[in-house]
This record gives sequence, C-alpha cells and structure tokens, in this order.
Amino acid sequence: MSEIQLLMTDPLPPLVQSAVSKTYRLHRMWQIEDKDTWLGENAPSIRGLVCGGHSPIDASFIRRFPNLEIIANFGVGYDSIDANEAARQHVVVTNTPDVLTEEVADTAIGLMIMTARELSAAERWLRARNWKTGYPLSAGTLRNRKLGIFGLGRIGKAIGRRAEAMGLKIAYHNRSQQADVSYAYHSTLLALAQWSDILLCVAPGGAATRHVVNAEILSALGSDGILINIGRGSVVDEAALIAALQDRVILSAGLDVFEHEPHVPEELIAMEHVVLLPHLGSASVHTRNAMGQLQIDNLSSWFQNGSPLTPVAETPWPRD
Ligand code: NAP
Ligand code: 8YV
Repeated sequence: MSEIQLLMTDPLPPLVQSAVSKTYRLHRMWQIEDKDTWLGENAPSIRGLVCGGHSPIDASFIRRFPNLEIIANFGVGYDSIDANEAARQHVVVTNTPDVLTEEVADTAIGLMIMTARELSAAERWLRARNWKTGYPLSAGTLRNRKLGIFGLGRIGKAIGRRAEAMGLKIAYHNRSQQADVSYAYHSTLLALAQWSDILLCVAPGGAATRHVVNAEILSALGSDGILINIGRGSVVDEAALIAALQDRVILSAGLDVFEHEPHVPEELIAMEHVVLLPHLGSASVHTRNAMGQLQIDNLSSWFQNGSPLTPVAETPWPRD
C-alpha cells in the first residue's frame, strides 16, 4: 500500500472501496464522527477526493485541502463538484463518461414508454387482481409523436438513435448546434418545448440549467405533452411541474431524478399515471462496475503517470 492518502466522501460500491483501500491509505468520510476536527488535523495529508455525487464538494470544502491534486467522481454528471474552484486550485476533476451512455439511454427509452403507455399503473392494476374483463387504455401514445431532446450529448444521441428506430420525429436544444446529426436544432428551450409532444431532459445540472424547465416551458409543451427527466432533478422546477400535472397543463411525466433526492414529493407519489424511478439510469451491475473501474483507473493514471484519463472540461489535460 502506498502512503498516498485519499478521502472518500460517499459510500461507493464495494469494487471501488476494495480497490482503492488496497492501493492507497483510504479514509471514509461517513465513518468519521467529528468531521470538522478530523479535517483540521488531516486535510493537509489528503491528495485525492473520491466522490459519488451525493456530498457537495463546494469551494469552501475544496479549499480545506492545501495539497489536493485530484477529485475523482463516480458518475458522468459532476454538478455536485465546484469544478471551477478546483481549476483555480490546480486540482484536476475526473468523471466517468461513455461507459454508462448506452445503459442510461436504455433506461430513458424504457421510462418514456412506461410513461406514455402508463405501464406502471397497468401493472399495479393487474397485481391488485383487477383483470377480470377489460383493461385501462392509456391516454398517451408514441405513435406519430415528436421527441424533443434537451441535452443532445453522448447520452442524448444514444437516445436519439433508439428513438429513430422507433419512428419518432426528433429535434433538440443545446447551446450549440451538433454537426453529426440531422435532427432539427432549436436555439431556445421554449421553441423546442413548443415543437415537442415529449420533452426529454438529459442536460447536466448546475447553475446554468437550474429550473430552466419551468411553468412557461411546461405550458408550451401543452396538454398532450409528456416530460421525461433523466438528467438532473435541479433542471426542472418541481413545484411548477406538480402544479402543471395537477392542473392538466401537461399530460404526464416520467422522472428518474428529483430536486431533493431521495425525497420525492407526496403530490407526485399520489399521481397514478406519473412514473417515478429512484435515479437508476446507470444502475446495472455491469455498468456500475465499469464506472467504478474508470474512477479507479483515473486515480491510478494520475498517481502513476501524472495524467488523468477522463478530465472534465473545466480542468482540461494537459493544462492550458
Ligand atoms: P454530455 O455528453 O456532456 O452532454 C450534455 C449535453 O447537454 C451537451 O450536448 C451540451 O451541449 C448540453 N448542455 C450542457 N449545458 C447546457 C445548457 N446550459 N443549455 C443547453 N444545453 C446544454 O453529457 P452526457 O454524458 O450525455 O450526460 C448528460 C447528463 O446526464 C449528465 O450530466 C448527468 O447529469 C445525466 N445523467 C443521469 C444519469 C441517471 O442515472 N439518471 C446517468 C448518467 C448521466 P452544449 O455544450 O452545446 O450546450
Ligand atoms: C449515477 C449519474 O447514478 O453518472 C451520472 O451522472 O447520475 C448516475 O450514473 C450517479 O452519479 C452515482 O451517484
């Protein structure tokens, strides 16, 4: 075991905990009782943070570690980390792109079908032994529907490929137009919502996207419209969404992510036709292991070769 000391901020999968603790001197933050005193004494020895996207790694937290070199995140989304502050402190941030793309796209398509065809409610209906004669028809359909993708990046494009095969018409909104797709580009989210029957959000969280799906966007989506969110809960104004569902401003919603996870508002739980998943977009053993391995490989590459494998955009490598 090397003398390099790392602090794990969230309980990561056993694969990661085991590999990291075999190679480095690992401290587990959730096992430390008096965190403030511990950090006062030990933060200068910590060279790497190993994170899981749950504990906020904000500017004041990063600044507590004067000898920090790397923040390795488990997950492609890193909105829980202040990557701009890390860049200012010359700390590299890594995430786990690509290895989860197809899994999350599968989940997004599943969630979209479940929501449009009200499959969760139908299964609950069967399990309640209601299937004696007929069965309930869903108000929604994917036939002749227009799918608007908000956040046409790696996962958005994988969703687009699947949706093309299903015969959906596709358009998207990003800050910049993509050269490698033929889908129609909308330069504003409002224009995309106006065009869409189904608005599927897979954009990152963070200040730039906070609550951009608001009452105006939901109203533009319209009374036959369906919102799918598999990106980050913070992107949708959850209170506005609940009001829009209660007032039938939109037809339905399928959500894998929420504003204050693991809290899910009672108003959503009470709605039979809405589909709610516990942030499981990437949650297969196969894909979580691949994410964990990439997180471990980023740490190894950094401490053995002095270069990260998958640095985020704010901390490019080699440094500018
Ligand atoms: P990505 O390749 O970076 O794609 C993100 C896309 O969003 C880019 O095309 C980007 O295009 C667009 N975008 C970013 N900021 C924007 C803004 N302010 N306004 C409009 N468009 C914006 O990332 P990815 O690998 O596809 O992952 C996307 C997100 O999915 C992650 O950040 C994470 O939050 C979420 N996710 C969720 C799960 C889950 O389990 N539910 C799993 C994995 C990922 P421009 O730069 O041109 O704007
Ligand atoms: C993970 C995710 O579940 O990669 C992401 O951005 O949201 C998911 O794959 C999450 O990061 C792990 O906590």
